[in-house]
Amino acid sequence: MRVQEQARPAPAGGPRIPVRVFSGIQPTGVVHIGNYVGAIRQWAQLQREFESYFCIVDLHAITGSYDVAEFPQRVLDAAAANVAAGIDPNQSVLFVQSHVPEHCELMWLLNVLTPVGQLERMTQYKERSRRAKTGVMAGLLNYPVLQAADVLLYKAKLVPVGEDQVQHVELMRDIAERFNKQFGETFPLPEARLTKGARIMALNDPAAKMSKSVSGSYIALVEDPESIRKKVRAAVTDPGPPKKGSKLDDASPGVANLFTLLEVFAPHRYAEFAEAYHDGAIRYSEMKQALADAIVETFAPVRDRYAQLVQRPDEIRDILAGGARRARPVAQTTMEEVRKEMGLR
Ligand code: AQP
Repeated sequence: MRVQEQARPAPAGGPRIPVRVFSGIQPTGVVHIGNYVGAIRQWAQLQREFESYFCIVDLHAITGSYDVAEFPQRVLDAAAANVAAGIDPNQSVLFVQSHVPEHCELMWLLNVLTPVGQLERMTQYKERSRRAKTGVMAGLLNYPVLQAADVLLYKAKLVPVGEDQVQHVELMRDIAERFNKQFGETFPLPEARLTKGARIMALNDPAAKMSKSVSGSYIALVEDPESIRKKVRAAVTDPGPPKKGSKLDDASPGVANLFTLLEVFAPHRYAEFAEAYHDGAIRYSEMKQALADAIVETFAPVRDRYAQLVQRPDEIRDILAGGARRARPVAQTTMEEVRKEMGLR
């Protein structure tokens, strides 16, 4: 798997299509700091350099159980959280997946190029199908094909995601490669773009990923300061400091997770606590205090912006409608090309 770390925009006189970025977030719950560290933070940087498409992937979200009445609000909340956290709807194309029906059409066409065996080997599919209480639906299996369609529809090259999604990006490369070979050069091969802290673990259970759908596992982007402090204080660490000379590489998952978060949110305090760990003199309570202060400070403006935005749902709807209007012509152009190549016209 090729992981892109430092892509540059296409040089002048280079390829006709600009380097595009695509990524998505599911409206499955409250957007959390894991989503921010693994995805949104990077999206906000990339949008300044590249033509960027960020999508509220509602069609993915409905592969899990969800509350129909609540769902439209979840979509708006996810969009508001993204805008509050730095996605500029004037710079990026921020839209809802189901508002651009070409996603589903391309998914169907890509389905015919995707071996079932490869889908069955996807880690996320295996985990989610194991947890499925009422049978495994085809949507769960085909989830990564829809993801491939999301990205390929915009001929995106860069896919900024958390580590959990790398396998899916690898699959979309395979699908794109197969399409290009069979029907002619059409899609650039997408590359996952990871940042440090691409996998934030749950504070209360560092063996599991911080997840929207697991209550208690996450700190919301817009969580109130007291609750953030409480959750960080309660984060799982070790009963006491390690032996002198211990290496951070060997730290327990809970301690390693706190160091990852410290490096992201309070990089200026990292060396000091890393040294204390090495010397066997670390006080986790002090480290947690420093981390909680930094998280509270980082998200204070996000929380304020979010509070203002959710007061104006029509504004969020307008942003999303505008995003779909910009995304659709790009999607339609790709579909015309794909239909022709596949002999469907
Ligand atoms: N814990 C995490 N650490 C780092 N990055 C993460 N992402 C998710 N969790 C973490 C990244 O956030 C982006 C959007 O995720 P998603 O909404 O598409 O779905 P997900 O990965 O399944 O996220 P959740 O929060 O765990 O949701 P549920 O509980 O619904 O499954 C992705 O780029 C993802 O890598």
